[in-house]
Amino acid sequence: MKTVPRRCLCTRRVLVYFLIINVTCLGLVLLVLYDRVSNNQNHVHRAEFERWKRIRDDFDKYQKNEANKADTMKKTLRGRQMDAVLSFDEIGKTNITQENENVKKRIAAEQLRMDEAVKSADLPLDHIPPVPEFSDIDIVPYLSEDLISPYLVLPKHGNHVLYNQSIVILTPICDVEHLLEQFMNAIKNLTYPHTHISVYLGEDSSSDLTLNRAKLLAKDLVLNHGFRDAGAFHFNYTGGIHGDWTRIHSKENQLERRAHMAHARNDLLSLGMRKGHFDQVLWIDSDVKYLPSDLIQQLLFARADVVVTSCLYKEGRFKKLYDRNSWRETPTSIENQKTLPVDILLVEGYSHSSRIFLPDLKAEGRIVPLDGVGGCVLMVKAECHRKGLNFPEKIYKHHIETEGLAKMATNMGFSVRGLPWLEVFHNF
Ligand SMILES: Nc1nc2c(ncn2[C@@H]2O[C@H](COP(=O)(O)OP(=O)(O)OP(=O)(O)O)[C@@H](O)[C@H]2O)c(=O)[nH]1
Ligand SMILES: *[C@@H]1O[C@H](CO)[C@@H](O)[C@H](O)[C@H]1NC(C)=O
Ligand SMILES: *[C@@H]1O[C@H](CO)[C@@H](O)[C@H](O)[C@H]1NC(C)=O
Ligand SMILES: *[C@@H]1O[C@H](CO)[C@@H](O)[C@H](O)[C@H]1NC(C)=O
Ligand SMILES: *[C@@H]1O[C@H](CO)[C@@H](O)[C@H](O)[C@H]1NC(C)=O
Ligand SMILES: [Mg+2]
Repeated sequence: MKTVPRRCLCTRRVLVYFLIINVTCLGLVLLVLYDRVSNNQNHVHRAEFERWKRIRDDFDKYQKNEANKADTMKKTLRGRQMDAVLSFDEIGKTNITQENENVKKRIAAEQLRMDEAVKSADLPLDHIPPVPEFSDIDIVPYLSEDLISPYLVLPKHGNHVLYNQSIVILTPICDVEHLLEQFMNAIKNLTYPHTHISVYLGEDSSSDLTLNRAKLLAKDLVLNHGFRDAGAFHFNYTGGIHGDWTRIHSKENQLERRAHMAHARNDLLSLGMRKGHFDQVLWIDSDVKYLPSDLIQQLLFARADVVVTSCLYKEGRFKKLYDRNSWRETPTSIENQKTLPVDILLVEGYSHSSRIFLPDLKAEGRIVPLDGVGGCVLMVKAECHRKGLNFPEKIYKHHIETEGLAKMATNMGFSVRGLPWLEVFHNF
């Protein structure tokens, strides 16, 4: 009788041990499983981190470069630069398979557009190319005249209100003695009533006779070509980036170069606004080679606060994109900017773009919304400038100068538009 409860106790103990062993084993199995899963995740996080680190190191390299240029880099110029590049959108992406497929698709589409653009030099396209996801080819296809003309017609009988606006053309100049004659010829060629146009050129930092030549040619505009007023003015400071093409366009020089350009434009703007009460401010760079003669009528037709033309250049048989500052943001480029530290300047033209450049927006029509503008040919309602719109001299929403102006204009509620069908040509 006494042994029964003992046996019973023994069985219970065995059961308890058994249970403990089971729970321990289960725990071990779970631990191993968890470790494998989290190890996998660590892998992904690690890759992610490495990507970030590469980008951060890239920034640090630029900063060091800039610090080394202490003699030219003013203390007020602080900032870091990077491409507005596609590779940047790798951040946050964990599905590499998907990513590779997207890249493959993108390259295939790019190849098709390239083939079509090349062929168009012999036989202009008879269709408008659809707007691409990203602008990735430089060649701008030729289109048949029948396709183009509807996008450039103007009202027959000069719209009284439209063509009765006073225009001030403002052009910053530096070391362009050899280009001024060509520039002035393009200005003289404009068919908008010259009595409604004043022209002011703002010079600084030149080491040639730009100022003297500009003064002579400005006088000629008034005396012999009926312009309302014209003049060339020297600003007594130096700065910016000058010299050969590589120096001007090297990526690490862009912040300094564009900041100085913004300053030069703003000073010229103040001067221009003191010269009279104008309706429109038209910025034209001195290195344009060809302007359509009805340029001003076309720009006024857009009835926008800020409006730009396509700015291209000719290389051999091809028309190519010159101005990479006139663009539309894409969901990708917007996403990229969300994670950017505020002091990063985005610069286009140094790698693939995640944006759409103006000439690629033809399929959208004659007047299209933009998010960035260049200064090649840029018209701004004088009223916007009077309300405070100017060229940011420091990084403003990741941009500066003309692109900064577009961001600022949008922020102030002004319309920013581009005319993809209207083409001006830049020197090369
Ligand atoms: N006042 C002033 N004007 C400048 C300076 N640097 C360039 N410019 C002028 O500003 C306009 C735009 O400068 P560009 O150097 O053509 O700028 P960009 O078209 O972006 O670049 P490029 O590829 O060199 O043509 C031109 O009319 C230049 O002559 C400067 O330091 N001061
Ligand atoms: C990654 O993308 C591929 C291809 O679209 C898809 O088959 C796969 O399921 C995706 N994987 C994950 C984890 O989302
Ligand atoms: C516009 O036209 C009117 C006449 O219709 C004229 O009085 C006025 O001076 C013109 N404005 C400009 C800026 O030329
Ligand atoms: C230009 O500026 C410098 C220094 O800022 C000054 O010494 C010089 O007198 C100025 N020249 C003219 C012509 O104003
Ligand atoms: C002047 O206008 C004509 C006619 O549009 C054009 O053919 C010519 O190339 C223009 N010249 C310049 C320098 O823009
Ligand atoms: Mg230029």
